Amino acid sequence: MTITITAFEKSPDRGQGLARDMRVRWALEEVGQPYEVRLVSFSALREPAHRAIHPFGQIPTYEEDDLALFESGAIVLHLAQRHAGLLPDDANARARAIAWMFAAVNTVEPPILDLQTTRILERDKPWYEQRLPLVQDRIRVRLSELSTRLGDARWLDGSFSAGDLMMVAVLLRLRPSGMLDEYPRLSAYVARAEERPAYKRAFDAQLAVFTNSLG
Ligand SMILES: N[C@@H](CCC(=O)N[C@@H](CS)C(=O)NCC(=O)O)C(=O)O
Repeated sequence: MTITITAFEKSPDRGQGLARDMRVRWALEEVGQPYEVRLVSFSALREPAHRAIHPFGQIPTYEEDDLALFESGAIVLHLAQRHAGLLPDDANARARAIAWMFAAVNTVEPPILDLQTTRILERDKPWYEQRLPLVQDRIRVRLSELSTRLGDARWLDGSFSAGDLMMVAVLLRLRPSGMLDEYPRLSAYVARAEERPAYKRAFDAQLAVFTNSLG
């Protein structure tokens, strides 16, 4: 079985690990599966060959034998269900870990993406200065709720799971804004995840794409 994922040929984040192939790389490292990476340019994303795998013309995608998947959350869930290491054995704990995966992409990530959209695409609008704090406050509501639930625990629900992997991947997108620093428990939670050897291997691999392309 050969696993191939797609990633940006030229990473817009310059290898900070914020592109969504990072979640998939990290999950693959956690479950110990080797993988290959097909780098795609922005124009190739729009080509029929790529759209056949990803209807929205984005990265990451995942190919394994005759299975092709898109959506980082679905890919991580597929890996977590097929291989040991990212979901608990107990059925209820497993369901809760999957709930955290959905919470990451469906509840916590949207306001964070909204901030990125605001900063990048709406900066020149006359209402930008009014809108920015509203967007930031919506993020703070979620961070505060998440921090309260995490409390002093190491992970969201027992052992590290795919739920933590997705949540940390989403929270990392906030780092450039400095907002994560307002929540010491969440900052420590993210730092704990970044210490995982699987995270470091995945980070180094995605960074190498960028640093190698400079040479
Ligand atoms: N919900 C999707 C989002 C995928 C996504 O937004 N990918 C970005 C890179 S992180 C992308 O390909 N952007 C280029 C584009 O949309 O043209 C997922 O989680 O996989």
